[in-house]
Amino acid sequence: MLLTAIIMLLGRAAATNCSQCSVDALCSNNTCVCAPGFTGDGRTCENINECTTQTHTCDINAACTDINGTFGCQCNGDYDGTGFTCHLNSCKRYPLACMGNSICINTRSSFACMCPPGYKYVSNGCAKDTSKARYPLLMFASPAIICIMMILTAVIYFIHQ
Ligand SMILES: [Ca+2]
Repeated sequence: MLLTAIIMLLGRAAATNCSQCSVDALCSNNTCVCAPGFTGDGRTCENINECTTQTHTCDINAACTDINGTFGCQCNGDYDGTGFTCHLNSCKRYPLACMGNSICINTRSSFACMCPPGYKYVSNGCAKDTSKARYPLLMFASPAIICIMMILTAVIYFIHQ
Protein backbone atom coordinates (compact mmCIF):
# COMPACT_ATOMS: atom_id res chain seq x y z
CA MET A 1 0.00 0.00 0.00
CA LEU A 2 2.71 2.46 0.97
CA LEU A 3 4.82 1.32 -1.99
CA THR A 4 1.92 1.91 -4.41
CA ALA A 5 1.44 5.43 -3.03
CA ILE A 6 5.12 6.21 -3.48
CA ILE A 7 5.07 4.93 -7.09
CA MET A 8 1.98 7.06 -7.84
CA LEU A 9 3.63 10.15 -6.34
CA LEU A 10 6.80 9.53 -8.35
CA GLY A 11 4.67 9.08 -11.47
CA ARG A 12 2.91 12.41 -10.88
CA ALA A 13 6.24 14.13 -10.22
CA ALA A 14 7.61 12.78 -13.49
CA ALA A 15 4.54 13.90 -15.40
CA THR A 16 4.72 17.30 -13.76
CA ASN A 17 8.40 17.73 -14.56
CA CYS A 18 7.94 16.75 -18.20
CA SER A 19 4.93 19.02 -18.53
CA GLN A 20 7.13 21.90 -17.41
CA CYS A 21 9.46 21.39 -20.37
CA SER A 22 9.58 24.02 -23.08
CA VAL A 23 7.72 23.13 -26.26
CA ASP A 24 11.21 23.23 -27.84
CA ALA A 25 12.61 20.68 -25.36
CA LEU A 26 12.70 16.91 -25.08
CA CYS A 27 11.92 15.11 -21.81
CA SER A 28 14.22 12.22 -21.04
CA ASN A 29 14.47 10.45 -17.65
CA ASN A 30 12.30 13.16 -16.14
CA THR A 31 14.73 15.83 -17.35
CA CYS A 32 13.99 18.62 -19.80
CA VAL A 33 16.68 19.07 -22.44
CA CYS A 34 16.45 21.68 -25.18
CA ALA A 35 16.07 20.14 -28.64
CA PRO A 36 18.93 20.47 -31.14
CA GLY A 37 19.01 24.02 -32.49
CA PHE A 38 17.87 25.47 -29.15
CA THR A 39 19.69 26.52 -26.01
CA GLY A 40 18.49 26.93 -22.41
CA ASP A 41 17.70 25.03 -19.23
CA GLY A 42 15.01 22.86 -20.79
CA ARG A 43 12.10 24.74 -19.25
CA THR A 44 13.01 27.73 -21.34
CA CYS A 45 14.64 27.18 -24.71
CA GLU A 46 15.69 29.79 -27.22
CA ASN A 47 16.53 29.42 -30.87
CA ILE A 48 20.26 29.38 -31.63
CA ASN A 49 21.12 31.79 -34.43
CA GLU A 50 23.60 29.59 -36.27
CA CYS A 51 24.30 32.39 -38.75
CA THR A 52 25.56 34.93 -36.20
CA THR A 53 27.22 32.34 -33.97
CA GLN A 54 29.01 30.91 -37.02
CA THR A 55 27.92 27.38 -36.11
CA HIS A 56 26.19 26.80 -39.46
CA THR A 57 27.60 24.45 -42.08
CA CYS A 58 26.74 26.50 -45.16
CA ASP A 59 29.22 26.61 -48.03
CA ILE A 60 31.54 29.64 -48.02
CA ASN A 61 29.72 30.81 -51.19
CA ALA A 62 26.25 30.54 -49.65
CA ALA A 63 24.03 32.80 -47.60
CA CYS A 64 22.85 31.59 -44.19
CA THR A 65 19.27 32.13 -43.03
CA ASP A 66 18.35 31.59 -39.39
CA ILE A 67 15.25 29.44 -38.84
CA ASN A 68 13.61 28.54 -35.52
CA GLY A 69 15.48 25.41 -34.40
CA THR A 70 17.64 25.16 -37.49
CA PHE A 71 19.10 27.23 -40.35
CA GLY A 72 19.00 27.37 -44.13
CA CYS A 73 21.69 27.84 -46.77
CA GLN A 74 21.29 29.20 -50.31
CA CYS A 75 24.10 29.45 -52.84
CA ASN A 76 25.03 32.98 -53.88
CA GLY A 77 24.04 34.32 -57.32
CA ASP A 78 26.70 32.81 -59.62
CA TYR A 79 26.83 29.53 -57.71
CA ASP A 80 24.74 26.36 -57.96
CA GLY A 81 24.28 23.66 -55.35
CA THR A 82 22.48 22.66 -52.19
CA GLY A 83 23.73 25.58 -50.12
CA PHE A 84 25.88 23.21 -48.11
CA THR A 85 28.04 22.70 -51.18
CA CYS A 86 28.13 25.30 -53.95
CA HIS A 87 30.10 25.43 -57.17
CA LEU A 88 30.64 28.28 -59.58
CA ASN A 89 28.31 28.37 -62.60
CA SER A 90 30.51 30.00 -65.23
CA CYS A 91 27.53 30.50 -67.55
CA LYS A 92 25.82 32.67 -64.91
CA ARG A 93 29.02 34.57 -64.13
CA TYR A 94 29.88 35.23 -67.78
CA PRO A 95 26.49 35.48 -69.52
CA LEU A 96 28.03 36.90 -72.70
CA ALA A 97 30.75 34.24 -73.00
CA CYS A 98 28.92 32.28 -75.71
CA MET A 99 28.08 34.35 -78.76
CA GLY A 100 26.30 33.84 -82.05
CA ASN A 101 23.41 31.49 -81.14
CA SER A 102 25.65 29.17 -79.11
CA ILE A 103 24.44 27.75 -75.82
CA CYS A 104 26.57 27.92 -72.67
CA ILE A 105 27.08 24.56 -70.94
CA ASN A 106 28.52 24.83 -67.45
CA THR A 107 31.23 22.30 -66.66
CA ARG A 108 32.85 21.38 -63.35
CA SER A 109 35.75 23.80 -63.72
CA SER A 110 34.76 26.04 -66.63
CA PHE A 111 32.18 26.19 -69.42
CA ALA A 112 31.72 25.21 -73.04
CA CYS A 113 29.79 26.81 -75.90
CA MET A 114 27.69 24.34 -77.88
CA CYS A 115 25.62 24.79 -81.02
CA PRO A 116 21.93 23.89 -80.70
CA PRO A 117 20.48 21.19 -82.99
CA GLY A 118 20.26 22.40 -86.57
CA TYR A 119 23.22 24.76 -86.16
CA LYS A 120 26.91 24.31 -86.96
CA TYR A 121 30.09 25.97 -85.78
CA VAL A 122 31.24 29.04 -87.67
CA SER A 123 34.04 31.48 -86.84
CA ASN A 124 32.05 33.65 -84.41
CA GLY A 125 29.49 31.23 -83.05
CA CYS A 126 26.81 29.05 -84.62
CA ALA A 127 24.86 29.43 -87.84
CA LYS A 128 21.94 27.46 -89.25
CA ASP A 129 23.19 24.32 -90.94
CA THR A 130 21.61 24.27 -94.40
CA SER A 131 23.78 21.51 -95.84
CA LYS A 132 21.89 18.55 -97.27
CA ALA A 133 24.11 16.17 -95.32
CA ARG A 134 21.89 16.82 -92.31
CA TYR A 135 18.86 15.55 -94.23
CA PRO A 136 19.86 12.18 -95.74
CA LEU A 137 16.21 11.21 -96.24
CA LEU A 138 15.61 14.41 -98.17
CA MET A 139 18.58 13.63 -100.42
CA PHE A 140 17.27 10.13 -100.91
CA ALA A 141 13.89 11.47 -101.95
CA SER A 142 15.09 12.93 -105.25
CA PRO A 143 12.60 12.70 -108.19
CA ALA A 144 14.47 9.80 -109.81
CA ILE A 145 14.44 7.77 -106.58
CA ILE A 146 10.73 8.51 -106.02
CA CYS A 147 10.02 7.30 -109.59
CA ILE A 148 11.96 4.06 -109.03
CA MET A 149 10.15 3.48 -105.70
CA MET A 150 6.75 3.91 -107.40
CA ILE A 151 7.65 1.40 -110.12
CA LEU A 152 8.89 -1.11 -107.52
CA THR A 153 5.72 -0.66 -105.47
CA ALA A 154 3.61 -1.27 -108.60
CA VAL A 155 5.60 -4.39 -109.51
CA ILE A 156 5.24 -5.78 -106.01
CA TYR A 157 1.52 -5.04 -106.08
CA PHE A 158 1.02 -6.94 -109.37
CA ILE A 159 3.13 -9.90 -108.19
CA HIS A 160 0.89 -10.31 -105.16
CA GLN A 161 -2.32 -10.22 -107.27
CA1 LIG B 1 18.30 28.75 -35.72
